[in-house]
Order: sequence, then C-alpha cells, then structure tokens
Amino acid sequence: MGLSSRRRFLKAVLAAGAAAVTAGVVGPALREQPPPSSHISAVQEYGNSTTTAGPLTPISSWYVVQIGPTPSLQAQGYRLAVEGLVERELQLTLKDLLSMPAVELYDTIQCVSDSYFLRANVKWRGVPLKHVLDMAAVRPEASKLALYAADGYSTDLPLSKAYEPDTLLAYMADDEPLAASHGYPVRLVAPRWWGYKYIKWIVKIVVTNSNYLGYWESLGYPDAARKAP
Ligand SMILES: Nc1nc2c(c(=O)[nH]1)N[C@H]1C(S)=C(S)[C@@H](COP(=O)(O)O)O[C@H]1N2
Ligand SMILES: [Mo]
Repeated sequence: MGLSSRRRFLKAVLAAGAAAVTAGVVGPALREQPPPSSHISAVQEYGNSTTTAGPLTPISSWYVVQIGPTPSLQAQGYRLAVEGLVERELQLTLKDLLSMPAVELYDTIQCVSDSYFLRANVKWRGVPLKHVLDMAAVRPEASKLALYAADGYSTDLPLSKAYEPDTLLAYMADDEPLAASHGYPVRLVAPRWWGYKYIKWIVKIVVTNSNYLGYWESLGYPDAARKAP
C-alpha cells in the first residue's frame, strides 16, 4: 500500500471511530535515554514495577491513536475544571499547573489494540493528579473520576489509581511541550495502565461516586486497565 492510500485508509478507519494508527510506528533512529534531571522530583519506579523498557522513542515515530481530529487548544484561555464531589471547585490555567510541584518519569504508553506496534517510551513531566485533587479536597463519599477532553473523548479512573504518585497531569514529553497530536497542552499519564486512560486535551475532571464509564470503557474495555505484568 502506497503512503497516500495508506493515509486514506487510516482516515477511513478514523472516521469509522475505531482506534487507528495515524503515524509510522517503526523508527531506526533511537537515541539514548538521558539521565533524569535533578531539580524535579523523579518517580522512576513505583511499587515493584519499572514502567519503561528501552530508549526513548523519537517523536517522529511515536504512534497517534484518537477517535477524531486533533483539537487545537491554546495555552491562553486553557482551563482545567475540577468539579463534582469536592469542597472547592477549581478552574486551573496552564500557568497554575506549571507552577505546581512537578514530577518526571519514564514510561511506556501502549495502545491495547496493538500493544507491540502501538507503543512509545516517553519521558513525561507533569503535576501529580493527587496534588490537584487535594487542592479541590475530594469528599469522602467519592469513588471515581470522570475525565473529559476537548475532542469529546472521555475516560474514567478509580480514585485509588488517581492517587498514585506517578499518575500525572502531564504537560511535557521528552523535555518539550506536548505536541498537539499528543494532547497539548495537558494530558493524563497513568503508568502501568493501557493507553486509553491517557486522555489527551483534558479539560474537565468530575469527582463522582456513580459508575461513570468513559468512551472505550462503555464499549467494553476494562475499567481497571492494568497492563499484563
Ligand atoms: N482526548 C483523547 N484522548 C485519548 C484518545 C482519544 O481519542 N481522545 N485516545 C486514547 C488512546 S486509545 C490511546 S492508545 C492514547 C494514544 O496516545 P498518543 O496518540 O499520544 O500515542 O491516547 C488516549 N487518549
Ligand atoms: Mo488505545
């Protein structure tokens, strides 16, 4: 299949609403994994599992999977709303998020639909989601988060996963701001769980005790999306 017919094919798959590949997946030009920077706290390992194997994937071969076109969000005007079962509702700007304590970690993002080809080793930087939830003060009856994105996508996360120290609201990948296609300005990073939890272009978090199911979860994908060890 030629490049342009492959693109048409992938567009058609996207239009059909399936998880689709829109970028090349094989890249020979791998670079060495740099050491972690020291001014930011690094959660390299959590529990007893390391989440990244191998060198960083060059951005040019990092896969893209999404249900529709890339929305174009601007830093100016971006807001992350936190509402629902909280003591204080929040409307965070990108500047707010950038001023919070940051964590850097290496992780492998992997799509459940082809975990061999649709994978990328990424160095993320972001704010622990727990930090933002603690600012909002989650009420004791809460059990779950519903997470919403600017493209109409959503996912959900049990509070226990949301509180893990390496679950991040990430705004950088490989020391650069996120690319538009990878979630600019902010996306979730949920190490050890499948890629569909890594919601891109996140704009709203609703704390709930109802059993909200996100886009893929409501189509039957597991709610607790831990990858096989
Ligand atoms: N907003 C939004 N986030 C999303 C998706 C989406 O369609 N929309 N797809 C998910 C899926 S299925 C995967 S595997 C990862 C892929 O992330 P990437 O395109 O940055 O590699 O994004 C997840 N986050
Ligand atoms: Mo995916």
